[in-house]
Amino acid sequence: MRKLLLATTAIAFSVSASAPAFAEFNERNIRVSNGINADHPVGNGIDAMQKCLDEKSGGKLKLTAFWGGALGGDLQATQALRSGVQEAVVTSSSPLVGIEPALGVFDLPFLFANADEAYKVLDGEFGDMMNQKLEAVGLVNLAYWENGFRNLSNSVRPVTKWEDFEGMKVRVMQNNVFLDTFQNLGANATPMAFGEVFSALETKTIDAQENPYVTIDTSKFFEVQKYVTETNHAYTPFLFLFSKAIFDTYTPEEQAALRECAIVGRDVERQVIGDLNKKSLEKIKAAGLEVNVLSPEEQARIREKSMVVYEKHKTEIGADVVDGILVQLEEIRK
Ligand code: TK8
Repeated sequence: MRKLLLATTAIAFSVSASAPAFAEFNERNIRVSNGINADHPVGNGIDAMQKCLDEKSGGKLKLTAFWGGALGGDLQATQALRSGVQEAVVTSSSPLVGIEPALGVFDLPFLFANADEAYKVLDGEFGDMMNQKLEAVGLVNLAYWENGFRNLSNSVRPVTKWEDFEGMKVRVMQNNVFLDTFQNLGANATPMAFGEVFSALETKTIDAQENPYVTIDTSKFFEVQKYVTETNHAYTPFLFLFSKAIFDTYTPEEQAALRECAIVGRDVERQVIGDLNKKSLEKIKAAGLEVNVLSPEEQARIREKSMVVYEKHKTEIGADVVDGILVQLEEIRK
């Protein structure tokens, strides 16, 4: 008995000793498309994700990030994932509502009150349920990264109340919830891909756009804008999407490493955004922009006025999805 045990141990030992290191991993070059620029905190997140992947895969899983829409806009890149010709994209959920209408739930105005409750919803059961919907349309969401709370910038006048939106040409993402939210405030909302925003602002084809401070900073919108209003009208997540067609060809170990490291990257990215937000705002002010913060009363007024958008888009998003998130938020706020 003892001899047999020794023999089996010896065999087991020799097998593991002679097996090549990281045998479950293949050399993979993973292209990650981004609309934002390399100095956005997504860059820090991708660095952290790569470090994690290096450790887990012995350097076999390699991310190559492309910035500033070099591989196409969010929607175009996402379609390339669905057809299995590109591996990954970090994109806002908002332009993808044509692919999965339920994603529109994240675009509802004033849905999340703060980042913590967004994390609870996204990183919990609700986020998982949305991920299943994405898998059904050929997209594996590795994790919810942060885009953040969105603020308005414009080149025409200070905006301190909803009446100031009147007639303002505001670029919105290719998304009907955003379109209606801004039309409803009296703005002349124009859907446009992110990659066209800078030059449209520069040539005054549009007056305004809305994005988190960090994006107004890293995409240099402050160079072509005069006013910023801290509206915090929506918290839109980034999705770290992988082509399901490609993901399905990876080994279980590769898949697990990608999922785990995307979470490591997410935590770093969120942390860096938290730190950079204030610095970005300082930079925007230093560039000479006038910054207005909505008074709590005015924010409440705009919020109140925007609630019609919930009813209007409920069926399109899915009543169960809208009610589901509202119930969860109620739980969290207890
Ligand atoms: C970057 C976009 C951007 C988004 C937008 O690709 O389009 O305004 O907020 O950050 O996803």
